[in-house]
Order: sequence, then structure tokens, then C-alpha cells
Amino acid sequence: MSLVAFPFKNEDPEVLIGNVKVALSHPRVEEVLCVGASEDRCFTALAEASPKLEKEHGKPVKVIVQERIGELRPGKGDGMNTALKYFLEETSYRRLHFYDADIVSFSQEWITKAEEAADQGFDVVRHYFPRASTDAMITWHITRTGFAILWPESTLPWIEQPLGGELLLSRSVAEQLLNDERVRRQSDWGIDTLYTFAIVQNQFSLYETYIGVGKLHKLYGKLTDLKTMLIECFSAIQSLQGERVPKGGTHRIEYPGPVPQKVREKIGYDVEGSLSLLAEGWTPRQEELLAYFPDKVQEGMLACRSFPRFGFMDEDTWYRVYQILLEHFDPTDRDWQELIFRLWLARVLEYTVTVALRGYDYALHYLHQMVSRYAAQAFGKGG
Ligand SMILES: Nc1nc2c(ncn2[C@@H]2O[C@H](COP(=O)(O)OP(=O)(O)O)[C@@H](O)[C@H]2O)c(=O)[nH]1
Ligand SMILES: [Mg+2]
Repeated sequence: MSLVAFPFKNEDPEVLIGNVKVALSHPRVEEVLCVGASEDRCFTALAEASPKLEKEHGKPVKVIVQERIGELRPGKGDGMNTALKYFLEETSYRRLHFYDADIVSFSQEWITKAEEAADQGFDVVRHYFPRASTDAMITWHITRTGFAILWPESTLPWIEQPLGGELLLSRSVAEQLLNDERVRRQSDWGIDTLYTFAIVQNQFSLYETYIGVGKLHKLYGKLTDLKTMLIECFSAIQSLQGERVPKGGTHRIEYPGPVPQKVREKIGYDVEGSLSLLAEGWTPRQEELLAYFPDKVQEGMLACRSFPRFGFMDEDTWYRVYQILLEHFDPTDRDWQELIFRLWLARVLEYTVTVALRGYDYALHYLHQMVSRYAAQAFGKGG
């Protein structure tokens, strides 16, 4: 029997309460846990609603504030790790499910599909979804690229959505994760990277289940909202770069279905807004830091100060830039933070106009092949 956990921060309480009800109605779910970042408006609404929900479904609904477990920015990582701790210390359920609180397309099928894969013996089940060709730009250009460059012989680069927050863990996996010092430390957006990494490094079996309706959820207003996420996700990979990961491992991916037209047509980010971000906010120090990079990157980025440029940031150039960032990036330094954001933006824009513009199928095929090429290039070089 299972516990379902929702980490949340400032979400629409109606959406979250709806999702709690979906979970409570599932026969495999014994209890629901909501872990808030703080006692915000959503927390209060949920705490008020929980006694009624408990009565209606005859199952406990806990609403708690996350503990301070990690050492980095207190964020989603503390939320998820608090849920792990609760699951292990306060309950004896066999399985723990995580789902984001802001999903409006959540249904019982998500829980059922994960349970069915776990029934077949998989230690971990991850949900994956159809995504627009210009969505998931951190996943593709930071996380999967980094996994391919650093651990090309492992299963890490082939995980479809390594940053997804929808997953099932068996009890032994939860124990392993909570006992892992690196995982406990990662209190920020890097938590998804750490869970994925530790699961593969420990050779747990992994099933990825395809959810065809897609993950419809709250969207970012501005691209700059992604900056913190980008920095924390890159920094998580950077902190792991000295680690060894065994070859292979059990990994099955459910074959995807047809992609909904809406997803195929969706534009994932504000292209025009991004162009101006390339030009704004340069400091003399950032200009100096560019000296670490190849000439064409240095010249191209400097030219951005007067007119947006990005054609130089092709696939091979990004590989080189990524290696340099692994060596020199300092996540606590404001100028490095701004610079990595702009370098990544240039990569995203270059990909958009040379690849995504050619159509959905072309773009998705390209992204998968890109990861394979990065892994092939890194293969045998020990990172
Ligand atoms: N407990 C907790 N949950 C968080 C925190 N930050 C984000 N979340 C939740 O983590 C989930 C994913 O965050 P979201 O902003 O939707 O990210 P996105 O789906 O990647 O755009 C949502 O359920 C958020 O409410 C945090 O600091 N603490
Ligand atoms: Mg979301």
C-alpha cells in the first residue's frame, strides 16, 4: 500500500485539493501527505480542508511544513526530503508516490500505471509526458547534455525526463536516498537531478511510464523565472562530476503514443523577450569571464551587448562551453549566474531557429540524436 506526497509552494489550493481527492479515491493509496514550503495561503486552505477530506475518504490527509534538511537554498529539495523522512519514520507503507501540486491533468491513471510497473518488480517508476519542441530546454541542454558528457556509458542520458517530479519509489529506494548525504544536502531545484542520479548510481531498476494526456500545469510568466532553476540544476550536475556511475542497468521505457496537436503547436518560451535578455545587464566582470571560452563564443557574446547574436552557439560549441562551465562556473557568484543564463539562452535560441523551426518531429528526433552524439563523443574519455 502507498503514500502519495505533494510538495507545494504558493499553489492554487483548489487545484491541489482536487489532486488530493484524486489520490485519496485510489484503492492503492492509504494516505496523502502535502508538504508546504511555508504556512502560505495554500497551506492554510489545505489545513482547513483536510478534516473533511479525511472523513469523506476514511484516510489520513497530513499537511505539514517542510523541515530544514539541506544546506543550499531552502526549496523543493527540503520539501521532497521531508516527505521521504515522513514516509520512512512515520509510516510502514511499501511505496511512495510524488506528484507536483499544480497539475490540472492529474488522474487516477497516473497512480495505477506507476503501481502496475512497481507490481512487476521495478524499484522506481517515473512518469513522462509529450512535450513541446521548445519546452524542457533545461532538461535537454543542461541535464541530459551533462549526463551524456559525464556518464555516457550509464543509463543517465537516456532517461526521458530526468527533472520530472512525478515518480514512485519503493521503500528500499527511499531509504537509500534519505541515507545519502548528497541527496539530503540538495534542498533546492537540484533535488530531481540528485534523486535521478542516486537511483541510477545505485543500480535500482527503472521504468518510465508514458502519460499521453500530458502534464498541464502552471506556466512561467517570464523566462527569467527559469534562471534560478537553470543555475541550481547545472550546479547539481557540476557537484557530481567526480562521481563514477556503473555501466548500464535495468531501464525500460514505455513506447510513447501520438503527440496531441496542442503540444505540437505550443511555443515553449517568449522568443522576443529572450532576445532582449541577451543584450541586457552586462558587467565588466562578465566580459572578463568570457575569456575562458573559445574566441567565437567570446566575440559573439560581446556583440550581444549591442545586438542579439546566437548563431555561433551550435551543438559542438555548446559541448565545449559546457565543459568549460563544469570546470569554472561558480554558482555563488552573481556574474557567473548571469553569464551561464545568457550562454544557455544563446544555445536555446540557436536550437530554436535552426532546429525547432523545421517542425515538431524533426526537432524531437534531433534532440534525442543530439544526446546520442554527445554521449558518443564523450565515450571512453572518462568524462
Ligand atoms: N515544499 C515545497 N514545494 C515546492 C517548492 N518550490 C516548488 N515546489 C513545488 O514543486 C512542484 C514543482 O514546481 P513548479 O513551480 O510547478 O515547477 P515546474 O513544474 O518545473 O515549472 C510544485 O508542486 C511546487 O508547488 C518549495 O520550496 N517547497
Ligand atoms: Mg509545475
